[in-house]
This record gives sequence, C-alpha cells and structure tokens, in this order.
Amino acid sequence: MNEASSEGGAHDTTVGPQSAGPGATANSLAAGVLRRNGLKSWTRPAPTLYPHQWSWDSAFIALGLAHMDNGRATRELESLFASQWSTGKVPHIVFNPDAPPRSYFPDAERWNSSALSPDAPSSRHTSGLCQPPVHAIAVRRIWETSRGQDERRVSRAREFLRDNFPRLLNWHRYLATARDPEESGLVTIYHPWESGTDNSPRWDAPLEAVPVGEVPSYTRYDLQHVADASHRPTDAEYDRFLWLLELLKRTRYEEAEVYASHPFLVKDVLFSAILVAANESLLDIAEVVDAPDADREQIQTWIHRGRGGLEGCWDPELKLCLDRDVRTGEASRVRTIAGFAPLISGGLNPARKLDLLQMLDSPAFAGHSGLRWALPPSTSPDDSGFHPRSYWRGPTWPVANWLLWWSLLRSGETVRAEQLRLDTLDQLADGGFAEYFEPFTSEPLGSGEQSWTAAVALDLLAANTHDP
Ligand code: 2M8
Repeated sequence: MNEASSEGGAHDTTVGPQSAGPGATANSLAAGVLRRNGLKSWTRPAPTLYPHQWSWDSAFIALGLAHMDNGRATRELESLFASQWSTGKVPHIVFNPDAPPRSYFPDAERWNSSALSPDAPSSRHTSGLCQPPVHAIAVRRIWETSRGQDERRVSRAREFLRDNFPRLLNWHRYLATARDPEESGLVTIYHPWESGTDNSPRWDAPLEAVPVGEVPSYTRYDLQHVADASHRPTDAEYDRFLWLLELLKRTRYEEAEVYASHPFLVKDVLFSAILVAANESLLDIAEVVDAPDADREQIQTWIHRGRGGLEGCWDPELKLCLDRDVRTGEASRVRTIAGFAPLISGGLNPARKLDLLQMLDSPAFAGHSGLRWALPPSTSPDDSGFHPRSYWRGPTWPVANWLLWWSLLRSGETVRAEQLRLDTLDQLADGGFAEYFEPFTSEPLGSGEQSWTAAVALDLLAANTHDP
C-alpha cells in the first residue's frame, strides 16, 4: 500500500481479525481512509470531491465499517435512512449543512426537494433521485460480522436488523412499484446519476434523444478537485444532467407525473440485478427478525420477477445483458460491466453462467492482453464508447470488482472469485484507495482517498473469515 496515505499501525487494534496477519498494513491503511473521511455519524465518499452523504457509497462504506466498528457501520446506514422519503425512496444525496460553500454542485438549493415535494423529509435536504440498493446487502454483512461475537453485540445487531427491516422493505417496495409500474422486474431510472455509473456510454443514446432546454446558469465545482478535467464528464454532459434535473423539479418529483412526461426513462439492468441480490439479503434478514410470511412471499416474488426481467434483456449476440429505453423500447447495444448483471442477480442456468464467465475473461473485458491487472474495465476496450481515463467510460472501479467478486462467490465460482479478489487488492496495494484506475497502466484517477474503495478493500481482506 502507498505509505503516503498511511496513518501507521497505531489503529491496528480496531481493524478486526486481520490486524495481526499479512493484511494488517492494508487493513490499517484502508481503515485510516474511512476514519479520515468520517464525520459524526456518516462518512464522506471523498474528502473534497464528495462532501455530502451518498446513498450507495454509504452502503458500501457500512459494509467495510462492519469489519472495523459495528456501531459506526449501523450509524452510517441509520443516518442515511433518516432521510428516506415517505414514498420509500432513499435519496441519492443527503446534503451536509456543514460542507464548505461552493464545494459541490448541484447543491441542496438547486434540488430544492423539501420545498417541492411533500414526500421529501422536511428537516434535511436531499436530492430527488436514488441509487442502486446495496443497503440490505450491507445490513446482512453487519449481521454476519456480529456472529460469534459477545452476546451484547449480537443482540445489538439483531435489534438493528429489526429496526431496519421495515425501512428496507419500503425501499424495495418503492423500487418494485413506482419504478416498475409495468411489473417487468426491471427498475426504471430517471437520470444517469441514478445508475451510479453516471457517464457510462450506456446512457449516450437515451441522453442524446433528450432535447435540452434552457438550463439556469451554474458553476461546476467538481473539476477543481481532480487532476485532469478529462477524468470527469464534459460540460455538454453536465448540461444534459442538469436539464433532466430541471424537468424533474417541474414534476415536483411526483412519480406518476415523471413517468408520464420525463424524456429519460431507462430500464437499468445493473440497478435491477442489485435489487434482486439485495432482496436475497432481505430474505435472510426477514428470517433473523422473524418477519411475517406475507413479507417473505412478497420478496420472493420480486426476486423471481427480477430474474425473469433480466433474462428478457439478454443479447445472444453480444452475450451481455442490455439496458432498455422505456420510451422507444430500444436496447442500448454497448458493452459495459453492467452487461454482467445476471451474474449479480444469480439463479442462472449453467449455459447462461458459462456465457457470462467466458465473456468476463474474454479479450473484450478482463482477458484483454493490454491490461495491467486482469480486472474488467467499466466499458469494454472494444466498444466505441471506451475511454481509458474517463469516469465510468473505461477505468476499472474497485466497487464494481467487489460486486462481481461477491456474485462469483455466491454462484460457487470460488476460484475465479479469488483471482478477482487478489487482482483487486494488488491494484490497491500499488495505487492506493483511488476512486478508479486507468485499466492499462493502473494509474489512480479521480479522488485519491475514496471511501468505498477503502471499504471494499476491508471486506476483501476479511474474505477468509466469512461466507459470501
Ligand atoms: C459519482 O456521482 C456523483 C453524482 O451522483 C458525481 O459524479 O458528482 C458516481 O461515481 C456515483 O456512483 C457515486 O455514488 C458518487 C460518489 O462517490 O460519485
């Protein structure tokens, strides 16, 4: 690991079972990032670029914190869920009132969600979007890491599960209904920011189809925090992102209205697959909290429906799963890591699993001969939308590797999973806990101390101590 970002070994005792082994330095470095980015009850995704609380970042962060400090892990999620909308939506950003002025745009004022929507929380400012639902997966991890610990810790964890089961169920219900009125099993997103893979070429065609109107003037602050503007979306992309935001505001974030009028409605396969996996975790949580049978049956229905929907998005020629534009019915024929969605949702027949494993290791992804590590680039180098340094258009992302690793383990592909784990950890040992990496040179890009990168490192390092 890069010693420049080290806090030294002073905190080793807080990093759990790995602290005495060879992973001790890596553990303490990763824990140091989470400690430095941590505020009172939640963690900034990055010290300057992202000064607010982001939804799926917090879930990954909690998953890592579960190996350091269970109390902090539970607080992370509780503070996020305190801003859950009355519809069940978990907002993609919860704004930090103490963030330095002019540090992030669009800010709370631009979203204006509490004033516009009666469904938004009134005491905290949030964005009007959401992000992939990794939360139940993190809650399940918090439960697992409490097992075998002293009775007080186990009962605190059980209580946490009990308190959070209804919140998670509401969140998933919101996604399965408001975001899937067709009952297709696929989640509709209203904005590329909801996908978490913001300017992936997955969104190029549906975004280009959006006629952009007059965007109120704005200043981007993100560019001041990165070494090179080419790592971030272009100004033209930002105009489109902000135009969509204006349109959502005109609907007052009212779901039916958005569905009727919004020009960007896309069935996102990665988001949908994460929801299936999260529903599997939610079923396990339901078991622990002894939830009513009706809730469990509901979750089973969502899992089944989700897998069916994803199967319908399979492209036999590209051998990947593809997003679909709700308005045109067109599939987005680009090759990105989202195409591996069925691996994440699981329950695959052997032929489909083989297709996916072969594609993962083919020259189009992790088997590309020029890669520094055998890690899948976010966009295939063979795709015309590929860019090795531009955010979600080609770099490798440790969180994406974590999702694939975890999915491979769950599907019984332990050897492939282990290779992915080791390559990811080697990349981090080399380049530190960066937000993303150039896939050929492994140059760290974006923010240098990204919390979710450190968090997934902690989980990967602890992998030999728990089951997937
Ligand atoms: C990135 O997204 C934000 C907007 O939500 C941005 O670029 O300003 C994405 O990588 C997203 O997935 C992530 O949650 C967020 C914070 O790390 O940054």
